[in-house]
Amino acid sequence: MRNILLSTAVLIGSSFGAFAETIEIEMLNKNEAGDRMVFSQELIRAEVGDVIRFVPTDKSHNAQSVKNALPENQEAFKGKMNGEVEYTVTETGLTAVVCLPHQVMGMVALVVVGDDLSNAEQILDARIPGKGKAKIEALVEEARAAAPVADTTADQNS
Ligand SMILES: [Cu+2]
Repeated sequence: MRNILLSTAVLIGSSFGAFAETIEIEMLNKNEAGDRMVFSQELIRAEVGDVIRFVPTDKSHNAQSVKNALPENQEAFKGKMNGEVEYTVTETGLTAVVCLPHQVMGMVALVVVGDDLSNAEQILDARIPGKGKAKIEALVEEARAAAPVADTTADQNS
């Protein structure tokens, strides 16, 4: 009996593990390149079902989504200061992530799910102050440049 239970548990565990990934992003005062107040990864690629875990490696940071800068039907998230927070990805598209006290200094990240760039204009229109805005623009640009298929929305408003 014990063996049956054990193997069932292993099966369930591995079937989830095969599809969903946990992606860990650190909140840092300084990265290896010497950049200050940054997420350890700024262009974060994920798939539906993945969990992105923001870890407070250094103090005085948080991670949260931005109003109107995430896919439709995707639940927003807001981590506490110095708190770990998980963002469970349920929709494809782009999500802007900021550290509230340091977004003005450029502490932002862009989550790209399923290579879906269809909400790029909303991301670019979102309210992000200071250097955060410029970095989000650069990250959207980077995501567009790496997109496997041409993003037809890219040139519509230029
Ligand atoms: Cu910060």
